[in-house]
Amino acid sequence: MQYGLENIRNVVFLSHSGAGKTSLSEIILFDTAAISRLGRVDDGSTTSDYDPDEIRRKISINLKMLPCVWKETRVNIIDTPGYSDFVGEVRAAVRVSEGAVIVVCAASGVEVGTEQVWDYAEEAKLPRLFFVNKMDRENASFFRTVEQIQAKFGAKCVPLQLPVGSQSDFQGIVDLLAMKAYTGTQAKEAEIPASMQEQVKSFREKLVEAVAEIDDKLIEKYLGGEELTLEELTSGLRQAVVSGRVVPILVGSALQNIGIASLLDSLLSYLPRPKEHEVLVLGSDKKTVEKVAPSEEPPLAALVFKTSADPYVGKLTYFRVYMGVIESNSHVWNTTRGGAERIGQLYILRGKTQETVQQLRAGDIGAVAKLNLTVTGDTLGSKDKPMVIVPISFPEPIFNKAVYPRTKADLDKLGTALARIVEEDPTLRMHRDPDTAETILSGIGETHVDVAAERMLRKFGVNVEMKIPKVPYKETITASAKAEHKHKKQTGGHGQYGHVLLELESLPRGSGCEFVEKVVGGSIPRNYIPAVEKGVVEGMKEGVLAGYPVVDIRVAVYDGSFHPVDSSEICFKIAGEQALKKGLAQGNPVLLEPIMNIKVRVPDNFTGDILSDLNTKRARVHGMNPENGYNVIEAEAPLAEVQRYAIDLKSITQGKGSYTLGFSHYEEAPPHITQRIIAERQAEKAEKAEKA
Ligand SMILES: Nc1nc2c(ncn2[C@@H]2O[C@H](COP(=O)(O)OP(=O)(O)OP(=O)(O)O)[C@@H](O)[C@H]2O)c(=O)[nH]1
Ligand SMILES: [Mg+2]
Repeated sequence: MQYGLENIRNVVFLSHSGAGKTSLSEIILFDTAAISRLGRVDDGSTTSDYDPDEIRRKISINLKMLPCVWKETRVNIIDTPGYSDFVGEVRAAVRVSEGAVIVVCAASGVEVGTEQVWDYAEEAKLPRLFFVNKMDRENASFFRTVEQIQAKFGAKCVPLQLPVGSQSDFQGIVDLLAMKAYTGTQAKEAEIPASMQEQVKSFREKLVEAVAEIDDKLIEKYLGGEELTLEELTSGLRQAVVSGRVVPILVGSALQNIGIASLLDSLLSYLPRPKEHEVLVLGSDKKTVEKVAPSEEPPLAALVFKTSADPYVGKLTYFRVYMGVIESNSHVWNTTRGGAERIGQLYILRGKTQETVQQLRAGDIGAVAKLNLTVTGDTLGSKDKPMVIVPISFPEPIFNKAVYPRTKADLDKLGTALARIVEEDPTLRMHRDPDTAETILSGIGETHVDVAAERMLRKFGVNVEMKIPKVPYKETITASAKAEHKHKKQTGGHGQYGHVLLELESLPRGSGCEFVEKVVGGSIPRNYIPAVEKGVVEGMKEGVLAGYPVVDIRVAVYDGSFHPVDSSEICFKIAGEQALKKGLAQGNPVLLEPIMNIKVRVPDNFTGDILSDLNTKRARVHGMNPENGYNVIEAEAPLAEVQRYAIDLKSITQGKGSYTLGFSHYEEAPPHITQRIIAERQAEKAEKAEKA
């Protein structure tokens, strides 16, 4: 069987942590005979959560490809982690899917993470459906969960199914379109229970109305009092789901294997085929985005959405084919980087198992080992007709930890191990902080960074200690300034001469730095301008207040002078750097601190404690939304105050709260904080000087 644009579904499973995505994937693989032994998350035996870190923590950490075949269609399930630290994996998975299943736990209902993944799906305009899972659990309630879903995401979310029974008595589902009940693990067709007739009728009414509304012909027929046929309803619902106007709500239990066949049928019936999903490619200017109809004809265009590092097999590259066909043992062109790549054996991955394939066609997802220059986000294509697929946008890592190798041996291996770990995960970065001489590993949250450290130990044998690092303050100016520096030395032989006049201007927050050249009449010869810029750029690495990097300024070099013999690039670099420092000092410099958006969800009765704690953290509360006994508090707070919020929240709420943290912007730090930081930095410097 060849799978391509018509007979594939790429479906991402999304949810708040623990709603049951991995269990659901596992039972689907089992029911479709892709695996013969059913694993369990709690035993660490699922196909998806095979990584030792995942087994130990009983959560998913990496996205996993879990393909199966249902009714002659390849369903490429992508299981994602629900834990918010691993959002990078979720982003990548969302990007290469045409449809999403949002799993909601019938007992916990809509959670912070549910809202977050809804937003990702919304942003990507992914047609989606809800699966209300764990109907067998104590406290499960389908109707309460539906109410929450509708309250949060709108009336376009409508039940397509109703549960038969609930909690320990959960037996099956009623399909409101087909008007059939299916019970038990074999999804046996059964009578709709008499006690449910009224309920079924009223929910069917709502569903039919929602479907009819999207099509003039259907609504006419419906309002005329005519019954819509099952065919009309099914194709109407498909159209409604694909266009995002209806989000059907399904129900079941992954652990009890109930509702699974209907879920699979719905994926095939209502979620789009790759054929219907326009491909986003970069225009020739590399900026504008063009939409192209997908095709299995050349040229090839495949997007790399994940890279995993393995100490033994090396690098494994995951890609999604959008255009054309990719062949095993062939040559392709990395159109993002402009370089040739040799493709060896192609694979289809299912968890950790690899199945070799000869080719992969547009619409499909696979992997290849040992690519040379390709990294996540690149396009593999053809040299004659290069297409570049819009790269995936990953969230910026903001949670930083300083990495301290424990022994000399660890230190020696640290650089390589970090590089491999970072290559594997685009939401991890490493850099060396020039001020503190700390090696900083940045990620999305504490768990993310801790997992990375564990991985370094497990995969590369590097043992490190992770410490909370200093806050990445920045500096800027608040007033325009002009400054001049003449670097002049007349020693015995060859002298030194460079003379630069700069104009400094402050830019809006988030603009970064600009350098412009405004020299007229050749007072500084052209060939020295890059040297001036180098000096300026160098100077901006350390501001004049507390030595933090300078941002949001425009620096113009507008005048200067030179000496025909004594001038050199290094002299102009020094002059540029020194002039900048003078300008910064005159420009009313201020300290900027990173401000985070924080969204805290806690049971109502903790609201007071949370607010007073936030208050001590210099937070600004923007809003509070009570929902079903919970309160969602939205605020902004300086990073310096919330670097360890996870720990504080846990102790305030006994683990009942959850929160999300995202970088918002930089803001001027209040004077008392600025003074404290400056004093701390001076003390540090003095200490260093003493040691030296
Ligand atoms: N009772 C019941 N428990 C379930 C069901 N589905 C999953 N669970 C349990 O819920 C817990 C979490 O399930 P997972 O499948 O790991 O959930 P997940 O969404 O993959 O979690 P993350 O990967 O952390 O986001 C496990 O203990 C499962 O056994 C279900 O249908 N009924
Ligand atoms: Mg999981």
